[in-house]
Amino acid sequence: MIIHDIYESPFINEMCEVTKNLWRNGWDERNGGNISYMLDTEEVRLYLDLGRSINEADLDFEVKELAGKIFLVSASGSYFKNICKNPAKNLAIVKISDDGKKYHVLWGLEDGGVPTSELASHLKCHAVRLAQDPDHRVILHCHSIAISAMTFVHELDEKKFTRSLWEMITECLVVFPDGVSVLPWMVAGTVELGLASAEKMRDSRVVIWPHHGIMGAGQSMDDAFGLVETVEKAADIYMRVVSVPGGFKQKISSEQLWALSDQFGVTPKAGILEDRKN
Ligand code: 2HA
Ligand code: ZN
Repeated sequence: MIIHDIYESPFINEMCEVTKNLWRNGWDERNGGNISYMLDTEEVRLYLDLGRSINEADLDFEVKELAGKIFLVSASGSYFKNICKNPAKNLAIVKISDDGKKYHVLWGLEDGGVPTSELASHLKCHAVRLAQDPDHRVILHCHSIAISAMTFVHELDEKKFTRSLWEMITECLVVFPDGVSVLPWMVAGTVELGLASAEKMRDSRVVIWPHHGIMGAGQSMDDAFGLVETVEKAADIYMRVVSVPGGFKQKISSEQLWALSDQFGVTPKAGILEDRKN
């Protein structure tokens, strides 16, 4: 029994808020960026008739692990600036079929649109993150500025990239002890990019797409947004420092990062810091 107006739901409201913030930060120009949020079936049932499929489409890949799961996703071509103004046009609630080969549209896409062009990346990443963490919920992709800039001036070696980011803000190591992954440049919107991103998400919640943007995972909207925000800010500081004549005069050392990991009880991803002296 539907008992509430979907526009009153926490998930639509959270989606509106986060997409507005992503746009306001300059990370989702025009139709850039996409986001997906795994919803709780019992919660969705309060707002929608789960047996009513408006439409269905084949996935060009299979996600058996996500069979029956429900996602709120941004629509292909939607402008994050405008999602709030018309959620029913710019968002979709989709349910993955029992065989994991297609999706049913339960709500949204009112102007006949389709889910995000990065659906393959999102669903594949969800499947991998859920296997690592049952509380995982959100995958978010945006064109954050400093991270993209950094991929033009920094080596694309993910260990070196992680180390450089950890060195920029004392708390980076605490927020992403699993570091960042970096893919080679790849064509956007492809299953190949989805599979490569998901593979990287096995051991890190951040995947950087050089000269394009970033993909982040989280247990909630705040968690995923906060992660991307932290990585982006570290990259911003990196870019500011390298832009100053003379560049770096000092950095946070390996020993200091080890001390930080002790204090906060996190384990830095192996192979990035130098071995401890004692
Ligand atoms: O246009 O960001 O990567 C949406 C995108 C594709
Ligand atoms: Zn993109």
